[in-house]
Amino acid sequence: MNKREAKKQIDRLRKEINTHNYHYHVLNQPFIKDYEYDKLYKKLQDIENQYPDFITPDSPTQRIGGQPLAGFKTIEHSVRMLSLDNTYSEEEVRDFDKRVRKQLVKRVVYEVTLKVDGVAVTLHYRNGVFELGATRGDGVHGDDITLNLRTIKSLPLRMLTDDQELANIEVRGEVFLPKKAFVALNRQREEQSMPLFANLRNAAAGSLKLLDAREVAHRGLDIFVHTVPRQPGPSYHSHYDTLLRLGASGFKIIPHIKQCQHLDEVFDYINEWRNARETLEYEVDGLVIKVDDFKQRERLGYTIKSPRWAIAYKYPARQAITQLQNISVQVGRTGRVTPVANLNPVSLSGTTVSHATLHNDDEIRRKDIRLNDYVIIEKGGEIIPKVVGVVKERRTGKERKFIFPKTCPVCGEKLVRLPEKADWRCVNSSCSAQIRGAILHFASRQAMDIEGLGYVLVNNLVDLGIVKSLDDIYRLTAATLAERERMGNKSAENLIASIEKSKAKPFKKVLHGLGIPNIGINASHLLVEAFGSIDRVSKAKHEDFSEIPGIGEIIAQSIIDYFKNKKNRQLIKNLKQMGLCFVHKKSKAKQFLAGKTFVFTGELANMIRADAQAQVRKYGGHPISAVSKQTDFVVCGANSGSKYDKAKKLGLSIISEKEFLDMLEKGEKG
Ligand code: 0OX
Repeated sequence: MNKREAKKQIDRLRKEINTHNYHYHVLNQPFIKDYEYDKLYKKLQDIENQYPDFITPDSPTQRIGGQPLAGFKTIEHSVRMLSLDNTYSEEEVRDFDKRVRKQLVKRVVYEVTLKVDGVAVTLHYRNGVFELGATRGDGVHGDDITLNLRTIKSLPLRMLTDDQELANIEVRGEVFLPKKAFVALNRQREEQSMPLFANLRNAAAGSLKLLDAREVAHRGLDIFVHTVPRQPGPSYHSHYDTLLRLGASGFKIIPHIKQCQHLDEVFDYINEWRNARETLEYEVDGLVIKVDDFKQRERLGYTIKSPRWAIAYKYPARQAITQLQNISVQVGRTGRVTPVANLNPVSLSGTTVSHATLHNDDEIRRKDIRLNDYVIIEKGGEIIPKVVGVVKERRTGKERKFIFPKTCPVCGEKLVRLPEKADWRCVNSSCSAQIRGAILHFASRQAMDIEGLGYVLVNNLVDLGIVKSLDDIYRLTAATLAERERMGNKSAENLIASIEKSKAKPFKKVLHGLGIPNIGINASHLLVEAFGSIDRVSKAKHEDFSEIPGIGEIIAQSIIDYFKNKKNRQLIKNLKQMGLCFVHKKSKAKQFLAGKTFVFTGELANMIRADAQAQVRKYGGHPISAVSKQTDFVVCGANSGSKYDKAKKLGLSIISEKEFLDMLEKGEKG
């Protein structure tokens, strides 16, 4: 065989194998025997071995990568990965429909699909070839998990279509573990005395985060594609049609998908799947209802958290009845004291439950929950189940009222309850429970990601008074650590290295790690982008916060309160001295928009407003909300209202979204 013939054979075999893969893994309808498939595969491998120059990453022989990775690269999402608005109430689905119709006026068609319980991912294709896949992460940045996703056999490495409008598409989906694979995985882990996964979603997420793709390949992960974030091209108007087209192009699209013209049809579909979902091989916790038309989606736009054109209806949680043995109280990192129900273990949706939350003292009284009561527990979306009520008919007279403790179970200090608040709090900032919680939060993956600083060790260090505050982490030495029980020299050195490495974490993570109430990773991101340094954040006034889209009054007050406290200011001073990063390192992007101000108004077609604003900041410009004489550019999307009129009146430079994108492209090229 000469080189040309080899290339031809390789192309033919790949096409044939890809088609068989699709029939087997996506459609579940193989049409050749396994050994025939193996023969084709082997033949392809042989020719590729003879002509290694022809090996390309989209070859079916190249699914599973080589060496384990040291860690995942972070990537920035081109379109923010937002979450879905959730509801358990049919009434709220009706309200959603009303809002949609009010805004659109026109006829609306919904696309309704099952909601599969898994892990959200995004996949990028270039020229029909799978190029990059990432996790949602914080919605703005995710982890590059391309190598792990490639191992999922139902994910096409190359599309089975020449449609140019689909060739460079981004698609989003849900990676999940089928119920059978979950049982098998946990059985295997049990045999190897490894900790079991609590549920299917955790198992899927844990598997996707393995650093060795060869290991991932054994987990049995699967993927459903459910969303195309941008209209692929002018011939695609309906998302439903786009999904069907993707289904015919090699993707495993979300199953049981239906177009509904009326809300009644949506509810019929909800009822149809209420019990039927139990028979499926994967976990379904509800249905997703989305406006089908791409243009209508654009018009509806987004809130800071989720698209306005979609809602998830979740089926009510499954319930079980068991006896309440005892109530203990836990102290969280903010000093909040929460009661926890200790239950007679009971099986609920595949897991054994022995604890449930009781929220607060008022809740216990309102529901009249007594020790020894038989209680109804429920597992919804959240991992920890809750007690929803009492079976009063089963009372025997042996039940006793629970008296909420008056003092902190950890430090003994008197608990306080602020007026109009439901929670009891321990206000002793030296209480070890709070210190422990703060340290664990600081070391967590979304914050400083200090590997090895786990629950048992932190408990021990806090109890011994070695760590009393976040800055004490950076005073630890390998020698101090090696004295701890069960900690060898090597582990101590690794932990010190991990602590040292955390000093390089970006400002956004440090700010989140400080544990300021209400400042999650998203708020940190917005604050860091807007203010650029801790000094500016600490001096910000209410009016400065109100300029930032996505930052409300609660967050502003939280920051202001935090910096009023002298102890907190001293902590930051210490952490600064220790080398932590408190300034936003702007990307190396050329600052070709330096000093220019931009106002965005109307609905953008290709990006959400927060992303457009982030682009402006990236290149040195300032996004602002109000139009004034000083505004350099007003970017107008569809339905621009009074800001457009004002800009026109002031004679400002008004540009379209397309012109804005061209400006970025030209500026980037230089
Ligand atoms: C699912 C699922 C999740 C994504 C962001 C806007 C719409 N878990 O099955 N999300 C979505 O769509 C969202 N659809 C789904 N089917």
